[in-house]
Amino acid sequence: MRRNLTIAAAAMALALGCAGTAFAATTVTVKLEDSTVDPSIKGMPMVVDRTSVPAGEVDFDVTNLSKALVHEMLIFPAPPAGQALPYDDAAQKVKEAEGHKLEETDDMAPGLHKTVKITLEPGDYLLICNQPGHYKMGMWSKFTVTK
Ligand SMILES: [Cu+2]
Repeated sequence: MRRNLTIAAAAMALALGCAGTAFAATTVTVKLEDSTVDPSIKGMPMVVDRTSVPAGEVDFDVTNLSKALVHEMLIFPAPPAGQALPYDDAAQKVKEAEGHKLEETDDMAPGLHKTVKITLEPGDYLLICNQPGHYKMGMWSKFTVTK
């Protein structure tokens, strides 16, 4: 009896493993932080648990850890080498349409968690927060998708 259960469990694990290899998305954990999370935090870090994933479906698990500020995460193709994302100095924001924004969480209240699912081709990307001023305060990360 016990042996049969073990075999069944092994078969199930094998089945799940195969499905996982073929279809599973890669999960990327993103934490949006500022000095309200911890006074020792300088600027506004976007903390990403991995900055490179294989091409295909990617689930960005985004949490706004701030105690006070709205943050968000937007995905842009990286601009060509030597160029910056188009920026609106008056609004202190990246121009989302001109920068060819691919996806976003929308505004996230303090403490909120959201998952953004997107299929990405190989290439270089930028993850940014586009609340006014946050991009220039360092709330962004490079991100690479490999073949
Ligand atoms: Cu922000």
